Amino acid sequence: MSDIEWKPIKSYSDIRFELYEGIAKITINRPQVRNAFTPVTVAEMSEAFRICRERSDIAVVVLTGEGDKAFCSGGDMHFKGRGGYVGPDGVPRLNVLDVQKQIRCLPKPVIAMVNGYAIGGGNVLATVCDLTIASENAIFGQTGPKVGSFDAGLGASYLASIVGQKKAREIWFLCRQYSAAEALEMGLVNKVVPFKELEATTVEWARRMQQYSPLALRFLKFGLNAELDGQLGLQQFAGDMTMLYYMTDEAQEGGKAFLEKRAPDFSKSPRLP
Ligand code: S0N
Repeated sequence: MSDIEWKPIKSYSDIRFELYEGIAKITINRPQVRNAFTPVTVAEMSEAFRICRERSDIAVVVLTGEGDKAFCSGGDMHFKGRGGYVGPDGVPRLNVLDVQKQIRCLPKPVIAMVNGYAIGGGNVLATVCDLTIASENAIFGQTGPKVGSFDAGLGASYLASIVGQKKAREIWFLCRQYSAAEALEMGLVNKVVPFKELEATTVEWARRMQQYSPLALRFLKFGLNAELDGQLGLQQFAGDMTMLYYMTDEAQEGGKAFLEKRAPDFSKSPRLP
């Protein structure tokens, strides 16, 4: 897709996890089923996102699918059991919900690089990413009511906050497919480019954000989330404020005074208007 030389971070069975100059790329690598996910695929994605969170040399994360046919076609129907998708341990799970939350809470921008079909749970994954860049051949849609599933969580409510209530109901109730141009029109994607330019454009967007203040990007992401996420959004936002507070002399003085068994001296703390 481009001549960027991605270097493996860790090897997995169902995904590729690679790095290029501070940009991590997670590729669902099951093209034979249009990059549908199983509990194993999702567990691997979850670990990769956890690593992206922990490693300070990773600034931006890109999520994509292998090949030129699909980003992700949702849950793999071959693994659909009663109560969820069944992995090697025989336990039914809907563990993609955890990955949706990880993407939303990751204190770094996540770009969906949509290289083909983004259908069902795959469409939800693209929706929850911060930014979406699609190739001209990308197709978006939901199939839930047709195939016996649904995502009434972020897959519906967050979708509605992006495309509006009427459009979200149309997407879910009618199970139609939408072209990249239609997705751009409804605000579901940020940019549409020819397939051969997809990766280079995505990396260009990532590199631009890499140059900017990580804390500013982080606070903007969590501020935008907080409006929709209620107390959990507030928890995330407030947690970041605590992190920032711990970087001040004022917060350091409190802890230091306790350990030195003296009264804290906050007299030098600014009381700005
Ligand atoms: C993606 C589509 C439109 C592509 O069509 P195309 O290009 O004509 O290819 P096909 O010939 O249809 O497919 C090629 C091969 O790939 C297999 N395949 C495709 N998608 C899947 C899939 N999802 N599961 C298993 N196999 C798949 C085809 O069978 C074919 O194989 P061969 O060559 O052997 O015949 C088209 O393929 C399509 O419509 N796919 C199905 C899309 C779909 O309905 N996905 C499931 C939607 N549901 C979910 O994602 C579940 C979400 C969910 O359960 C959930 C809800 C709430 C909270 C959590 C969860 C959770 O998932 O955990």
